[in-house]
Amino acid sequence: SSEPTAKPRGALIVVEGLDRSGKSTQCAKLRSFLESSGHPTELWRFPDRETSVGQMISAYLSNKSQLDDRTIHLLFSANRWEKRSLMEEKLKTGTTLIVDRYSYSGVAFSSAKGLGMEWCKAPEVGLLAPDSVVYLDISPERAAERGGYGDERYERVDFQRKVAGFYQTLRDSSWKIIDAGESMEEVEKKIQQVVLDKVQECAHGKSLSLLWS
Ligand code: T5A
Ligand code: NA
Repeated sequence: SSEPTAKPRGALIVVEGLDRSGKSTQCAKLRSFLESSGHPTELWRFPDRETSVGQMISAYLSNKSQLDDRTIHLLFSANRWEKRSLMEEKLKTGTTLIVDRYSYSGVAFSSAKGLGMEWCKAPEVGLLAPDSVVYLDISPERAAERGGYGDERYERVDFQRKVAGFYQTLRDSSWKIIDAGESMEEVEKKIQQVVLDKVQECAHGKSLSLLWS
Protein backbone atom coordinates (compact mmCIF):
# COMPACT_ATOMS: atom_id res chain seq x y z
CA SER A 1 0.00 0.00 0.00
CA SER A 2 1.01 3.65 -0.15
CA GLU A 3 0.46 4.60 3.47
CA PRO A 4 2.83 7.41 4.41
CA THR A 5 5.53 6.17 6.77
CA ALA A 6 5.97 8.52 9.72
CA LYS A 7 9.57 9.50 10.30
CA PRO A 8 10.95 7.99 13.51
CA ARG A 9 10.93 10.75 16.10
CA GLY A 10 13.95 12.01 17.99
CA ALA A 11 14.36 11.60 21.74
CA LEU A 12 14.32 14.41 24.29
CA ILE A 13 17.24 13.74 26.59
CA VAL A 14 17.78 16.11 29.52
CA VAL A 15 20.99 16.24 31.54
CA GLU A 16 20.71 17.62 35.07
CA GLY A 17 22.94 17.96 38.12
CA LEU A 18 24.53 20.43 40.49
CA ASP A 19 26.83 23.17 39.19
CA ARG A 20 30.16 21.56 38.07
CA SER A 21 28.75 18.04 38.00
CA GLY A 22 30.04 17.73 34.42
CA LYS A 23 26.86 18.31 32.41
CA SER A 24 28.29 20.39 29.58
CA THR A 25 31.32 18.09 29.25
CA GLN A 26 29.09 15.01 28.98
CA CYS A 27 26.52 16.66 26.71
CA ALA A 28 29.22 17.40 24.13
CA LYS A 29 30.56 13.83 24.29
CA LEU A 30 27.07 12.40 24.01
CA ARG A 31 26.30 14.49 20.99
CA SER A 32 29.36 13.18 19.09
CA PHE A 33 28.51 9.64 20.13
CA LEU A 34 24.91 9.82 18.88
CA GLU A 35 25.91 11.54 15.65
CA SER A 36 28.54 8.89 14.95
CA SER A 37 25.95 6.19 15.68
CA GLY A 38 23.80 7.64 12.88
CA HIS A 39 21.29 9.63 14.95
CA PRO A 40 20.75 13.27 13.91
CA THR A 41 21.34 15.18 17.16
CA GLU A 42 21.40 18.76 18.42
CA LEU A 43 22.78 20.07 21.67
CA TRP A 44 20.63 22.66 23.46
CA ARG A 45 21.06 24.34 26.83
CA PHE A 46 18.99 26.29 29.31
CA PRO A 47 19.32 29.07 30.07
CA ASP A 48 19.67 29.83 26.37
CA ARG A 49 21.61 33.05 26.87
CA GLU A 50 21.26 34.06 23.19
CA THR A 51 17.63 35.23 23.28
CA SER A 52 16.59 38.59 24.76
CA VAL A 53 15.07 36.83 27.77
CA GLY A 54 18.31 34.82 28.01
CA GLN A 55 20.37 38.01 28.12
CA MET A 56 18.37 39.22 31.13
CA ILE A 57 18.99 35.88 32.82
CA SER A 58 22.69 36.04 32.04
CA ALA A 59 23.03 39.53 33.54
CA TYR A 60 21.26 38.30 36.67
CA LEU A 61 23.44 35.20 37.04
CA SER A 62 26.63 37.20 36.75
CA ASN A 63 25.37 39.67 39.39
CA LYS A 64 25.14 42.53 36.88
CA SER A 65 21.46 42.94 37.64
CA GLN A 66 19.11 42.27 40.56
CA LEU A 67 15.71 40.70 40.13
CA ASP A 68 12.98 39.57 42.49
CA ASP A 69 13.09 35.75 43.05
CA ARG A 70 9.73 35.16 41.38
CA THR A 71 10.59 37.39 38.45
CA ILE A 72 13.78 35.49 37.62
CA HIS A 73 11.96 32.20 38.08
CA LEU A 74 9.39 33.19 35.46
CA LEU A 75 12.11 34.41 33.09
CA PHE A 76 13.86 31.03 33.25
CA SER A 77 10.50 29.43 32.46
CA ALA A 78 9.76 31.88 29.62
CA ASN A 79 13.18 31.03 28.18
CA ARG A 80 12.01 27.41 27.85
CA TRP A 81 8.59 28.37 26.50
CA GLU A 82 10.15 30.48 23.75
CA LYS A 83 11.89 27.34 22.46
CA ARG A 84 8.98 24.93 22.91
CA SER A 85 7.50 24.88 19.42
CA LEU A 86 10.92 24.52 17.78
CA MET A 87 11.68 21.72 20.21
CA GLU A 88 8.54 19.82 19.20
CA GLU A 89 9.23 20.35 15.51
CA LYS A 90 12.80 19.04 15.82
CA LEU A 91 11.71 15.93 17.72
CA LYS A 92 8.89 15.16 15.31
CA THR A 93 11.15 15.49 12.29
CA GLY A 94 13.61 12.99 13.71
CA THR A 95 16.23 15.05 15.54
CA THR A 96 17.29 13.90 18.99
CA LEU A 97 17.83 16.79 21.41
CA ILE A 98 20.32 16.67 24.24
CA VAL A 99 19.32 19.44 26.63
CA ASP A 100 21.80 20.74 29.19
CA ARG A 101 19.45 21.69 32.13
CA TYR A 102 15.66 22.03 31.91
CA SER A 103 12.60 22.53 34.13
CA TYR A 104 14.15 20.47 36.95
CA SER A 105 16.89 23.08 37.35
CA GLY A 106 14.18 25.73 37.29
CA VAL A 107 12.24 24.13 40.14
CA ALA A 108 15.21 22.91 42.22
CA PHE A 109 17.10 26.22 42.24
CA SER A 110 14.08 28.43 42.95
CA SER A 111 12.77 26.04 45.63
CA ALA A 112 16.21 26.15 47.28
CA LYS A 113 15.73 29.91 47.63
CA GLY A 114 12.54 29.27 49.56
CA LEU A 115 9.81 29.55 46.93
CA GLY A 116 7.10 26.88 47.20
CA MET A 117 7.77 23.88 44.98
CA GLU A 118 4.24 23.72 43.57
CA TRP A 119 4.38 27.41 42.71
CA CYS A 120 7.69 26.77 40.94
CA LYS A 121 6.32 23.86 38.93
CA ALA A 122 3.20 25.65 37.69
CA PRO A 123 4.72 27.65 34.80
CA GLU A 124 6.51 24.51 33.54
CA VAL A 125 3.24 22.59 33.07
CA GLY A 126 2.68 21.91 29.36
CA LEU A 127 6.31 21.96 28.29
CA LEU A 128 7.47 18.73 26.66
CA ALA A 129 8.43 16.03 29.14
CA PRO A 130 11.86 14.49 28.61
CA ASP A 131 12.05 10.87 27.49
CA SER A 132 14.98 10.50 29.82
CA VAL A 133 16.62 12.59 32.52
CA VAL A 134 20.28 11.78 33.08
CA TYR A 135 21.17 13.03 36.57
CA LEU A 136 24.88 13.49 37.23
CA ASP A 137 25.15 12.73 40.92
CA ILE A 138 27.96 14.36 42.89
CA SER A 139 28.33 15.89 46.36
CA PRO A 140 28.49 19.69 46.48
CA GLU A 141 31.95 19.45 48.06
CA ARG A 142 33.37 17.30 45.25
CA ALA A 143 31.79 19.54 42.66
CA ALA A 144 33.30 22.65 44.25
CA GLU A 145 36.79 21.15 43.88
CA ARG A 146 36.44 21.09 40.10
CA GLY A 147 38.12 24.20 38.84
CA GLY A 148 36.56 25.98 41.84
CA TYR A 149 33.27 27.77 41.68
CA GLY A 150 33.33 31.01 39.76
CA ASP A 151 31.51 34.20 40.57
CA GLU A 152 28.06 33.13 39.51
CA ARG A 153 25.25 33.67 41.93
CA TYR A 154 24.42 30.09 42.98
CA GLU A 155 27.93 28.68 43.29
CA ARG A 156 28.04 28.09 47.05
CA VAL A 157 28.21 24.69 48.76
CA ASP A 158 25.39 25.33 51.27
CA PHE A 159 23.04 26.47 48.52
CA GLN A 160 23.98 23.56 46.25
CA ARG A 161 23.19 21.12 49.08
CA LYS A 162 19.63 22.47 49.22
CA VAL A 163 19.35 22.21 45.42
CA ALA A 164 20.40 18.54 45.62
CA GLY A 165 17.57 17.89 48.09
CA PHE A 166 14.98 19.35 45.75
CA TYR A 167 16.35 17.44 42.77
CA GLN A 168 15.80 14.31 44.84
CA THR A 169 12.16 15.22 45.41
CA LEU A 170 11.64 15.70 41.67
CA ARG A 171 12.93 12.26 40.62
CA ASP A 172 10.57 9.95 38.75
CA SER A 173 10.82 6.80 36.63
CA SER A 174 12.29 8.70 33.66
CA TRP A 175 15.41 9.53 35.71
CA LYS A 176 18.69 7.66 35.51
CA ILE A 177 21.13 8.45 38.31
CA ILE A 178 24.77 8.35 37.22
CA ASP A 179 27.72 8.57 39.64
CA ALA A 180 29.41 11.73 38.38
CA GLY A 181 32.38 11.40 40.72
CA GLU A 182 34.02 8.84 38.43
CA SER A 183 36.38 9.66 35.55
CA MET A 184 34.98 11.48 32.52
CA GLU A 185 35.40 8.30 30.45
CA GLU A 186 33.51 6.13 32.96
CA VAL A 187 30.65 8.60 33.17
CA GLU A 188 30.57 8.87 29.38
CA LYS A 189 30.26 5.09 28.93
CA LYS A 190 27.43 4.80 31.44
CA ILE A 191 25.42 7.55 29.81
CA GLN A 192 25.84 6.12 26.31
CA GLN A 193 24.00 2.87 26.96
CA VAL A 194 21.11 4.50 28.79
CA VAL A 195 20.61 7.07 26.07
CA LEU A 196 21.00 4.75 23.10
CA ASP A 197 18.25 2.49 24.48
CA LYS A 198 15.98 5.50 24.89
CA VAL A 199 16.68 6.87 21.40
CA GLN A 200 15.71 3.47 19.96
CA GLU A 201 12.54 3.32 22.06
CA CYS A 202 11.48 6.75 20.74
CA ALA A 203 12.22 5.79 17.14
CA HIS A 204 9.97 2.76 17.65
CA GLY A 205 6.98 4.85 18.62
CA LYS A 206 7.22 5.90 22.28
CA SER A 207 4.89 8.89 22.44
CA LEU A 208 5.77 12.39 23.61
CA SER A 209 4.21 13.58 26.84
CA LEU A 210 3.94 16.82 28.77
CA LEU A 211 5.18 18.14 32.10
CA TRP A 212 3.96 17.71 34.78
CA SER A 213 1.56 14.79 34.44
N1 T5A B 1 19.34 27.82 36.73
C1 T5A B 1 19.26 27.23 35.49
C2 T5A B 1 18.18 28.22 37.42
O1 T5A B 1 18.26 28.76 38.53
N2 T5A B 1 16.96 28.02 36.84
C3 T5A B 1 16.82 27.43 35.60
O2 T5A B 1 15.67 27.27 35.09
C4 T5A B 1 18.02 27.02 34.89
C5 T5A B 1 17.92 26.40 33.53
C6 T5A B 1 23.51 28.63 35.22
C7 T5A B 1 22.81 28.65 36.55
O3 T5A B 1 21.43 28.85 36.36
C8 T5A B 1 20.68 28.08 37.30
C9 T5A B 1 21.54 26.89 37.52
C10 T5A B 1 22.96 27.41 37.40
O4 T5A B 1 23.42 27.80 38.68
P1 T5A B 1 24.61 26.98 33.52
O5 T5A B 1 24.80 28.09 32.56
O6 T5A B 1 24.16 25.68 33.00
O7 T5A B 1 23.53 27.39 34.63
O8 T5A B 1 25.93 26.75 34.40
P2 T5A B 1 27.40 26.51 33.88
O9 T5A B 1 28.24 27.36 34.77
O10 T5A B 1 27.53 26.59 32.42
O11 T5A B 1 27.66 24.97 34.12
P3 T5A B 1 27.84 24.21 35.45
O12 T5A B 1 28.51 24.99 36.51
O13 T5A B 1 26.50 23.66 35.83
O14 T5A B 1 28.86 23.05 35.10
P4 T5A B 1 28.66 21.66 34.36
O15 T5A B 1 28.21 21.86 32.97
O16 T5A B 1 27.88 20.71 35.19
O17 T5A B 1 30.15 21.10 34.39
P5 T5A B 1 31.29 21.14 33.25
O18 T5A B 1 31.08 20.06 32.28
O19 T5A B 1 31.44 22.52 32.79
O20 T5A B 1 32.53 20.70 34.15
C11 T5A B 1 33.00 21.52 35.22
C12 T5A B 1 34.50 21.26 35.44
O21 T5A B 1 34.71 19.94 35.90
C13 T5A B 1 35.56 19.19 35.02
C14 T5A B 1 35.49 19.94 33.70
O22 T5A B 1 36.65 19.75 32.94
C15 T5A B 1 35.33 21.39 34.17
O23 T5A B 1 36.57 21.92 34.52
N3 T5A B 1 35.02 17.83 34.95
C16 T5A B 1 35.52 16.75 35.59
N4 T5A B 1 36.58 16.62 36.39
C17 T5A B 1 36.83 15.37 36.90
N5 T5A B 1 36.06 14.28 36.63
C18 T5A B 1 35.00 14.36 35.81
N6 T5A B 1 34.24 13.27 35.59
C19 T5A B 1 34.69 15.65 35.27
N7 T5A B 1 33.69 16.09 34.45
C20 T5A B 1 33.90 17.41 34.28
NA1 NA C 1 27.40 23.80 32.08
